[in-house]
Amino acid sequence: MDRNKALELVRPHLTEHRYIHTLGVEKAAVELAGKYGADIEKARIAAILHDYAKFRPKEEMQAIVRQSSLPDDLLLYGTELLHAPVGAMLLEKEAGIKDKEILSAVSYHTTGRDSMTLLEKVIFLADYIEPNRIFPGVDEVRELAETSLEKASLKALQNTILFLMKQNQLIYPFTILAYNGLLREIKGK
Ligand code: DGI
Ligand code: FE
Ligand code: FE
Repeated sequence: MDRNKALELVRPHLTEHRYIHTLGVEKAAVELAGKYGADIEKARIAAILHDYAKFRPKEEMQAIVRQSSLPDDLLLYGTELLHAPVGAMLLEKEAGIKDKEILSAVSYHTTGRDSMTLLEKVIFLADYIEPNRIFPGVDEVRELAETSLEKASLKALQNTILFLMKQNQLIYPFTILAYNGLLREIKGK
């Protein structure tokens, strides 16, 4: 899939604001892929596609989780998480995207997971630091991203976990597994 096809595919599914975010994620992902040696064109396409299911009705996403091979426990942690794995599933079913690396980068872009691949880290981090993001702590993560994909991703996860805890929100186990996995990688064990 080329850039224009990917943009045409997602545009009808996104608001103007989310489309601008998507272009920001593309820019950040291409930069990170170049810096850290990921496949630049896969990073570009995964970034463009990453929020494909962001605006699907939550009932539709819940039904897809129930009917598919996705883990049922996704239904127990609020609905914000669902657009990532459901997006990957729909990109395969509706748009014929077959590239497993791109699909897994979409699937894990919100929570991460243990032992994240290079492309998964690139998309996870690009989603957090893209130029339109303005939340507290983002500049520190941008700075870390200059020198370490893992340290920057870890800081992003720490910020997200703290944010969720302060709001009394449930934390999906993959978010914790991603945190542990990155910390182990950084400490070299
Ligand atoms: O889709 P975006 O807004 O670009 O960003 P995203 O895919 O990272 O989604 C962010 C949302 O996901 C935000 O509302 C926090 C939520 N989230 C991330 N990790 C977890 C989570 N929500 C719960 N309940 N548990 C998590 O582990
Ligand atoms: Fe998202
Ligand atoms: Fe996003």
